[in-house]
Amino acid sequence: MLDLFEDDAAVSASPEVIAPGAFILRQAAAERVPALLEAMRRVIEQAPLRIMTTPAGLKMSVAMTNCGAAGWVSERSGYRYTAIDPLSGKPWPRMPAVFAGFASEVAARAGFIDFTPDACLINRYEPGVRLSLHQDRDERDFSAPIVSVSLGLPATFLFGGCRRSERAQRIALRHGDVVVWGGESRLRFHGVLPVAEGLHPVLGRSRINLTLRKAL
Ligand code: MD3
Ligand code: FE
Repeated sequence: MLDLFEDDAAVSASPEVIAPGAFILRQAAAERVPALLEAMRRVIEQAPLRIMTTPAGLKMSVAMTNCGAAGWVSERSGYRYTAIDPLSGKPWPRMPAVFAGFASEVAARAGFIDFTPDACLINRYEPGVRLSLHQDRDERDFSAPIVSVSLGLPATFLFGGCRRSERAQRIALRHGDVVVWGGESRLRFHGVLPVAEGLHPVLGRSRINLTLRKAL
């Protein structure tokens, strides 16, 4: 339901249901983008974006870092959440209050009350970079949703079923869009198509996605 317009971007005042438990809030982050980006830049100064290695020994193409009590890492030994950034040997940067506050607020708008994230994975895509179909299942409690904030270049998100073989629906995500994934959608396969070449006025040749999670 698109009922407001601002700078050509459709703003949905109420969450739009894409599947049971999955809600898109178009432009919900728009007015918080400057604060989110400033907080994110401080995180990246302390825990730089880096290319992780998969358990198969391949380099990922998405650059990643984390903040919060726990951070998601991929290493030869597997995927896991850690309290310590393996690059610095120090705890991940604290979760900025604006990240946690914003995620809790949008989760509530989608019906998930009392969502308090303890981990935020920051993904950076340059043009050509994709994220292949996967499930997020390294968290302890699948009853908590995941809140995702898209920033920078647009992308096509693939939203599949509970099995990898199920046909995925495509959802266009733009700078400022927020998606809340919970309930029955929490374990669905998903991915991102290769990001198209472009220059975003705020983020240049990059797309950044913040995923706010309850990992512990
Ligand atoms: C649907 N990131 O970091 S966020 C990831 O745009 C990840 O960077 C993508 O998938 C990105 O794991 C997509 C949207 C997302 C996150 C978690 C989900 C969608 C989800 C969990 C279940 C279903
Ligand atoms: Fe994911």
